[in-house]
Amino acid sequence: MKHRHAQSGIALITAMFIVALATMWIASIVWIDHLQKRRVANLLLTDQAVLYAMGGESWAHDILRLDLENGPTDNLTEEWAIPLPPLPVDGGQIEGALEDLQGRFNINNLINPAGQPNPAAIEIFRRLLALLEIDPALVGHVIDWVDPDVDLSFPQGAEDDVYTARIPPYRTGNGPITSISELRAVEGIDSEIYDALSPHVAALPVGTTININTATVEVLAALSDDISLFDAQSIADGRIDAPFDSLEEIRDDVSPQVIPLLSVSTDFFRVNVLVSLGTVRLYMYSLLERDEAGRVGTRLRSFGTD
Ligand SMILES: [Ca+2]
Ligand SMILES: [Ca+2]
Repeated sequence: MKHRHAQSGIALITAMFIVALATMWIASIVWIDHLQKRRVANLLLTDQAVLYAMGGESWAHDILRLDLENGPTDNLTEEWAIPLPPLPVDGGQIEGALEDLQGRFNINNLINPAGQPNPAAIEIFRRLLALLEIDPALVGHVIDWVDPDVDLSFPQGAEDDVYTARIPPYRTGNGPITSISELRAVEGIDSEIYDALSPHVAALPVGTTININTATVEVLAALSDDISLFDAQSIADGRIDAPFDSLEEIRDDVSPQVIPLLSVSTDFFRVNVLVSLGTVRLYMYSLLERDEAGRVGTRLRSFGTD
């Protein structure tokens, strides 16, 4: 009898052990299944968010096309410059804002289309760095990054020798940049300098102008040694009530070589869209170009999530 009791005791423990194992196994299947469902749900939400973001981009195309019907100039009092308030959509919301990229200094203008340095643009960039309290020696490094040759800029440059000695090694860009984030690779530009510089610079095709109606205060001050930051701030305040219709009003404040680099209108804009759906947050940045006929095209598009 004692032996049978012991046997049934072992059988009971074995059965309980098997039940426990089975329970754990089922629990893990349920958990994996849950994770997979979450993953699929997130993928579906991300797909949906991309569609909403593309809708935001179409909104920007429309607004820029209609804007041209109101006249040839562009300034910060126009409808495109007003951010879209958060718009509720099924399961979340979408936000959007347009930014004039010609309110910034175009890094690619340091070199003209023939591959030669552009002295007037270089002077503007040098003054911009000084205003931002960044070492002006960086001008040479940035010129060498975008110029097609491998000769060092005078007095301070950086070409392949500097970058191939890095770990991991890489080569000088030696051409126009397509994203300002490329500046992070340039000798002497650390994250602090990049953060100070990035709101004031853009990566656009060579030959774009700076729109004095939208230029940042620092970029306005960089147009001439005769424009202080204080002067630039009053220009920026004044253009809200009375935007520039032409370059006449600024002609006496800048050197004649700078005038061809300026405008009161813009071709290149960036639309920033943020879509929040459930747990998904999707950012989309698109570079838009508007031609003289009012046609708007998307030149570059990038996505980010968090
Ligand atoms: Ca306009
Ligand atoms: Ca070079």
